[in-house]
Amino acid sequence: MERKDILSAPFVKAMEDITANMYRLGWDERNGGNISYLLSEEEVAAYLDITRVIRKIPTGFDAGPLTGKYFIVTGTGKYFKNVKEDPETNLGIIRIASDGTTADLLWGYRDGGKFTSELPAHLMSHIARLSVDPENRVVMHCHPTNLLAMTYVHPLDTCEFTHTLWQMSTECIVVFPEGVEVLPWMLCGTNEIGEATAEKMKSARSVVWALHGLYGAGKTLDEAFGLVETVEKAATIYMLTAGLKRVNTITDEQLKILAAAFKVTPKAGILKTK
Ligand code: 2HA
Ligand code: ZN
Repeated sequence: MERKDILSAPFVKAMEDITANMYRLGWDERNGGNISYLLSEEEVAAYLDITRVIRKIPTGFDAGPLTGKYFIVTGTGKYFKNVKEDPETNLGIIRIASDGTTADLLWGYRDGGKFTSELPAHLMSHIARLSVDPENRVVMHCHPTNLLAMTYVHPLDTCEFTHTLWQMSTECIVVFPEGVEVLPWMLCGTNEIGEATAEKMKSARSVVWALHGLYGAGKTLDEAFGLVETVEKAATIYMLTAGLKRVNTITDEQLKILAAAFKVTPKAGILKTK
């Protein structure tokens, strides 16, 4: 079978472009951030011999529900800044093996590396998102500057945090009507933070890791990116105004008018009923 060059694959190009954009926006300093993107077998097989496993890498937890699924994932310790110039070292394509606890490496991590240390949070989040949205394909983690700053000065209650973000820009309630979920500080890279993130991902596509960053999910890289961008924009407005006397705001009544006009259902319990 004639296979195309993997470096020309749209999903590799898209990963190169999105990581470059995220780096440019200051969301992914050094090795900060990671992305996992669910691919179909047909997509991968057009470029790679899927029977040729380069290495087997333990995942460190049971990803059983994702057995046989393919992902392109950023590498541990790798810099988003460098993905475009050397995708084969900074990215990898894996398939979750039948035991659920091993990943078959099919391409990438050329220097002997492996996937992000946050793989548990990613795969558990994929399982959670797929259970509520079968079309979800992307989980993205990054360190957006103003959102991170906001977690230092704003209460971490999910409802209060969501309400403030909704007030910070008219489009917020339309883009994330389900709100953002907020986790307290936890040790990253662990199964525990993965489980906590995935639990939150059942009800929202954005999960804030207080004093660390943000997880966003979506059907496409663009959708997840746009979500992160919108949350970060709102947090930026918050940080620009937090120390100032606020004389205007978007009211709950106006948020309800917006939700009705754009036919979205806002997360319950946030807007005042009167
Ligand atoms: O991979 O962002 O949370 C670097 C990180 C860890
Ligand atoms: Zn991080």
